[in-house]
This record gives sequence, C-alpha cells and structure tokens, in this order.
Amino acid sequence: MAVTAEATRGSVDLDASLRDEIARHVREGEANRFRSRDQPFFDAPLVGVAAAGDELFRRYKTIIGDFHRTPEEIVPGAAAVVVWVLPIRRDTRIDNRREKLLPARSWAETRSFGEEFNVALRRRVEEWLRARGFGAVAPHVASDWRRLEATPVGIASTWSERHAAYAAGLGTFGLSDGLITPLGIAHRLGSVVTTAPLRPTSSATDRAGPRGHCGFYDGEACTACIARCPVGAITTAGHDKVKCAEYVDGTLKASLAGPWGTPVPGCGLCQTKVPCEERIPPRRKPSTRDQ
Ligand code: B12
Repeated sequence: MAVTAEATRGSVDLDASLRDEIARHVREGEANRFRSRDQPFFDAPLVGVAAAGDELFRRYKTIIGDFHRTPEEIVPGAAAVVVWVLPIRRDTRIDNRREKLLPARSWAETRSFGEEFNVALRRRVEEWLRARGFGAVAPHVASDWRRLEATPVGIASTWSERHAAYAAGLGTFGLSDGLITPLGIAHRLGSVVTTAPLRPTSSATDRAGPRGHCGFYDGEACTACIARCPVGAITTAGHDKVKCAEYVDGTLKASLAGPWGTPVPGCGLCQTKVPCEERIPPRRKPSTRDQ
C-alpha cells in the first residue's frame, strides 16, 4: 500500500512539475514573441495526457491508416502522451476575423515563427523528461515523421497531434477538421510520447465523441466555417483537404512568403469569426450525427 501511495504521489508531482514547466516556457520563452513587438504568439496553454495504452491509438490504425503510429511504436515501453494546446492571442484572432481572402500578417507570423517556438517547446519537454530518466520523443519533429499525400483518408501523417489531443480529452473535431477545445479552435498543438507514468486526463468513458463540440452536428445549426473558407474547401460534406492544401501550401505560400518574410503563412480563416473560435459553443440540440 505504502509503495502504491508513494508511486501515486510521485506521479502527481511529476505531472504538476511538467505542467509548470510547459506553462513557464510559454510565459517566459523568448521565442514565444513576435519579432516586431514584445507580445507573445500564444496565451497560457492547456495541457492534457493520454494513456499510451488507450485503445484509441490502436483504433487510429483503422480510422486513419496502418501508417499512423502507436505510442508504443514510437517509444518502446511508452506510458503516456503529453499534449498541449497553444491558444492564439486575441489581437491576432481579431486581425484574422477582419480578413476574407488572405490571412492577417500576425496570423502568418504566428504560423511561421510561433511554430518555431512550438518546435523548441517539443524539444524542451523531451529534454526535461529525459533528464529525469524517462524515454521521450516528440513524434511530429522526429526524423521519421512523414506527411502522406494520398491515403484512403486523404492527406494525413504518421502522427496526428489532433488525434493525440482528442485521446487526452482536450477537444473534439469540427466540420472544418479543426479541434474544438475549451479555449476554442484557434490554436496550435504539440505532443510528446514518454515512458513517464503521467496521469491520463481522459478515458473512453468520459470523451464527448469525436464531433461532440461542433455546432454543425447540432441539428445543422452552424455553418459559419463554410462561409469563412475563401476557396470553398468546407461544405456540409466536410473539409476538402486537397483544396485547402492547394490554397494554403500553394497559392498563399507563393504569394505571401516572399513579401511578408513568413515562410509558411497558413490561413486559419475557418478558425476565426466562428462561434467556436475561443470556446466550446453552447449546444442547442443533442447531437445525433456522431453516434
Ligand atoms: C497535413 C496537415 C494539414 C493538411 C491536412 C489537414 C488534415 N485535416 O489532416 C492541410 C494542408 C490541409 C492543413 C491545413 C491546415 N492546418 Co494543418 N496539419 C497537418 C499535419 C502536419 C498532419 C495532420 C494529420 O496527420 N492528419 C491526419 C488526418 C487523418 O486527420 P483528419 O483527416 O483531420 O481526421 C479526421 C478523421 O480522422 C475524423 N474521424 C473519423 N472518424 C473518427 C473517429 C474517431 C474516434 C476520431 C477521434 C476521429 C475520427 O476526424 C478528423 C476530422 O474530420 C498537422 C500536424 C500533425 N502532425 O498533426 C497539422 C495541423 C493539423 N494543422 C493545423 C492548422 C492550424 C492548419 C491550418 C489552420 C493552417 C494554419 N496554420 O493557418 C489549415 C486548416 C486546417 C483544417 N481545417 O484542418 C494544426 C491544427 C490545430 C487546430 N486548431 O486544430 C495542426 C495540428 C498543426 C499544429 N501542430 O498545431 N494541415
């Protein structure tokens, strides 16, 4: 009994220290700052943990494809997946709300340089866990991570951070594919697989269902993201990833990367000026579509 209590206390301390470390890094990290002004790209993070053995990761082999890796395939002996949500600051979201065709420059800077901070944060969390004797790998920045262009589910990759976040109970998928969290859909995600015995923040019994927070599945009440997409990539049938990618990775990169000095401008119009931008929208009717 004493050993169990000790182990539990150890795990709680480890969880709390890791959360503090992530929050501190977001608050104080020099790289979490616009180059032109002393303001952070991201507000205080949400942090969650999925059990590495959660049955969802095995199901992702079917839902996404056999190429999508389980935590155990990434780190042998994996116990947990820590996932964070970096909410995009309000000023940037307000800038993007005004746009109809191109992303706001502050959004493009957040996509380009805020993501550099997110890469450094993934590295920082790996180092922090390894310094305490645990295995730790951030799959998205590992050398073997791959983006796949043509799979049965369209564009995908060997590790989806949104699916990891769903397993950690941090949010659910919207019609636009974006993850709707308690702090909304306008954010970036990061994740690290580890052997550290972190306490899961979600399980199969308490998850809202993959479409739980989206207003579209609420009796088709909400179609705001459909109207926001400048290239018609979102319809009632869902998100056309090829159309979206042609615009984001093709047109916008070609036209904005040079003039703005933002190598990856992004877009994110579907994540701003929508009811789920900064919160889970209140439900009008119970959902039937995700059953
Ligand atoms: C490839 C990629 C793209 C592609 C394809 C996007 C996609 N939907 O997969 C393109 C180029 C289109 C794209 C565009 C953008 N991207 Co992008 N992209 C990625 C990347 C690198 C991999 C995504 C991946 O592996 N997808 C896997 C496939 C299978 O996911 P999916 O098709 O959405 O999955 C659906 C099904 O699985 C379905 N489903 C069906 N049955 C079931 C059952 C269950 C139980 C569950 C759970 C799910 C499920 O749910 C999903 C939603 O429909 C990730 C980084 C990463 N490693 O995760 C970033 C990422 C997804 N992108 C991101 C962002 C922000 C964007 C942009 C807004 C650009 C920008 N930054 O301005 C746009 C628009 C995004 C959008 N509307 O989806 C963020 C998303 C954060 C958020 N707020 O949700 C990520 C996570 C990057 C990051 N680290 O933050 N992106």
